[in-house]
Amino acid sequence: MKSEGRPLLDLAHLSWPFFDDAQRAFAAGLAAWAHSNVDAQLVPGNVDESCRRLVRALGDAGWLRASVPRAHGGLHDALDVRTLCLAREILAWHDGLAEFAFGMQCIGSGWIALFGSDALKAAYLPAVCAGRKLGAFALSEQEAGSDVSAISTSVVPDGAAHVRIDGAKTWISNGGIADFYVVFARSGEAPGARGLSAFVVDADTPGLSVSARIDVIAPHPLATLGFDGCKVALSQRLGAPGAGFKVAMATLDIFRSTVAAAALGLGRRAQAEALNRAATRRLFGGPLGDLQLTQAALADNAAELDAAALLVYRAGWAKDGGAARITRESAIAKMYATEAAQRVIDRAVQLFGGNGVRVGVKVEALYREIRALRIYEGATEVQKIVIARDLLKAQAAAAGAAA
Ligand code: COS
Repeated sequence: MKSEGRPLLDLAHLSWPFFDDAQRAFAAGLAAWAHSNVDAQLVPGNVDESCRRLVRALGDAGWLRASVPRAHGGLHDALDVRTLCLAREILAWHDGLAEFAFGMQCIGSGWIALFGSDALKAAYLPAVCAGRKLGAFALSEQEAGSDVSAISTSVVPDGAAHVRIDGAKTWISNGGIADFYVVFARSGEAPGARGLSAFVVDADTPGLSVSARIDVIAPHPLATLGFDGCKVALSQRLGAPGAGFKVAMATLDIFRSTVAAAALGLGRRAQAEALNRAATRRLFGGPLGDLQLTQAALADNAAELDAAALLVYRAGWAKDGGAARITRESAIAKMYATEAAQRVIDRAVQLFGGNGVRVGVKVEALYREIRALRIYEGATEVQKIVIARDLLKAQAAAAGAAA
């Protein structure tokens, strides 16, 4: 998307008390960098190459230091959720693919940062941080997307020091361009959720293949992977045998807030475009923005975006402040911010009239880009289950304590 006529990125929310000065400086610096550098990385019609170039540029400029802990080249001792959210919000505002490239680099390696052995962290995280290795994770299957406990890809022992992985994974973001995949498979210690394990599998491991690429409405690298007797060292496992489900859920808890932040960035961009449109488009003898129905749309957008931002940064603030789990907070943030951004973008498209659905107009791209965020990393319906269960568990615990 060309930068001519691009509205100004409003970072007024950086004054909110959720942030410290380092986070504010990071956000302002990234915003300035993105303004001048993102478009130059995009290769029209080639999402694979665009992503490789974006990751390399983000690494060279040091922004991927937010994606790994300090011991491996990162900015903070542990992953700083607010910094990750700010990055995804700002990059999404500029370009959906730039946001995707950054986000995948973070979540593709986040499982290693959170649950990897020191050797695994040393082997992967510095290269992720430098933008020299692309990460991905392989959780979903044809029959196991929302229901993670139904995973059927199998992992069985192969000698004393190895395992063998067989099965297929689909909807794998960065599939086909990643250098490694965090793969969740059934190790069988117990039925259901308690019998899964996670392994880091290098993309060039014999037996691992890309069986199909998947085309979607907002193009990004996406593929189905096959695992055919894929031999992996036991030392590539993340966490204890059978702990894969908890590894998955605990990591998703963190990254769901960052998906919410990405939605916020897309929504904020739509509002900026809508405000420009309201000021410049003339209709019925005056600016579009003089019409009260336009004002209503802008006001609804502003309220929903502020609410989304408060939920996103509340979740990050809680985690960075030491909360053991932010399951409920991150699920609420993801559910609300992705759904709200969809509504905000839809209103912006409406204000653009016919031009809103014209290919090459920014709000048209946003309309396509937001849609998948309501589905991946836990669809809105899954977030509702997670939130309600957490509320009911808290209620039962409170009732138990009072008895
Ligand atoms: N952090 C740590 N542990 C967690 C956890 C979390 N956020 N959520 C659940 N667990 C633990 C539970 O405490 C439970 O532990 P015990 O076995 O010790 O009791 C275990 O994991 C199983 O939890 P639960 O019974 O809730 O599992 P379910 O199979 O019922 O989970 C949902 C169902 C829908 C909540 C889960 O499968 C989910 O979040 N699915 C969506 C996954 C997703 O995002 N898919 C998209 C793929 S990524 S594009």
